[in-house]
Amino acid sequence: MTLQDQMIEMIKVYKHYAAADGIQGSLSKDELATLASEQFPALCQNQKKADILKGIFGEMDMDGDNKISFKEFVIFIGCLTIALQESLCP
Ligand SMILES: [Ca+2]
Repeated sequence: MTLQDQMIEMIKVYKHYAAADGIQGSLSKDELATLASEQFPALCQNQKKADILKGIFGEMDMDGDNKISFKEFVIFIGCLTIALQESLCP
């Protein structure tokens, strides 16, 4: 799988979860919670998951409109990827 394929996959993942409430193009808090539980299962086994998700949503929602745009999603995934790289290859 090429990096371009993985980027297309990321776009598909965003669109899939963003469309769950019938409003495409943004992730609500509930949609983000579903995405997190299905795509980041280890995080969601944490007992403080609700607090963690609330904090993550606040960090992701950079313009404060209470929804996550694709741009906000991609920036956050980029930050997560940096954190993952640092944890795997310190
Ligand atoms: Ca936003």
